[in-house]
Amino acid sequence: MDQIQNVSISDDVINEFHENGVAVIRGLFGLWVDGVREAIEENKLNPSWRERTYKPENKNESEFFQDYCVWNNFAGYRALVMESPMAKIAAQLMRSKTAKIFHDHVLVKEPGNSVKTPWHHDQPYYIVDGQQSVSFWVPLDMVPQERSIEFVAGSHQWGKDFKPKRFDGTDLYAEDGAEPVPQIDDCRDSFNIKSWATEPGDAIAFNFRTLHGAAANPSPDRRRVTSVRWVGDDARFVQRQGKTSPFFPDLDYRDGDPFGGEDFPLIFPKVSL
Ligand SMILES: O=C(O)CCC(=O)C(=O)O
Repeated sequence: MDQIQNVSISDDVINEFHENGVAVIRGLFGLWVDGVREAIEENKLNPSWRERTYKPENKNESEFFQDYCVWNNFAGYRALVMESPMAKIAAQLMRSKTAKIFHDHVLVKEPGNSVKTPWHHDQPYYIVDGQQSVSFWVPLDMVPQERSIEFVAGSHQWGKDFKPKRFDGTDLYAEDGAEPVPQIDDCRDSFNIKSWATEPGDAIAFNFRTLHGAAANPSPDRRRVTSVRWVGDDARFVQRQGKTSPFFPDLDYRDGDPFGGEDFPLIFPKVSL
């Protein structure tokens, strides 16, 4: 266990994460892949109330399963969050003393699923704000570059909040001052777009403000992913003008309160009781 917790990442990766808002991490999560795969099957049979699956109109087409905030409901997800070096690496990447889990988002594009994840960034969807944030996009299948998630490098530093929309294109809520996401696919050469082929065990780490989108899955293979999201020392609650995603209807907080509570435990450093 100590060996696992002693894993750390290089300054080059940390610097790249800060400069681009995204960096790839190779091979550190291999030990947790089978557990997460099992958790996905259990989760599909026992979805939470937050599940949001895109079921195509064409009944012959496969679905895009999504669920949220389930990391503590299934052993395989819990192990990735609590036992892998992810929390420590999250703190290193965020240059934070601490890492709290915000939530996880499970995204399974079954073979042949035609849903493209539209360009967006995550920050305006959330009840938490701060500069120190990181999501780990963890693939449980081999994903070639042409079917992978892609990012606009540097967009986390544009100082913008883009309008949050659901993946089906409908508005989540109107955020004051938020502008629509630029039409990135119409002029891809104007942006510094980064993507990587990934293997199970890898992760792509990105800031909540980094614009990203992902291909559909026209292949005969599944594209199973869990995206695990962390916040650092500067995290604060933020009030939004509508239903956030994920939604926390029972949380009572004031704008600017330090972020925390039993739903969002501190995972790094480990506190012994
Ligand atoms: O995997 C995808 O299709 C999109 C992932 C995503 O948007 C995220 O992890 O924030």
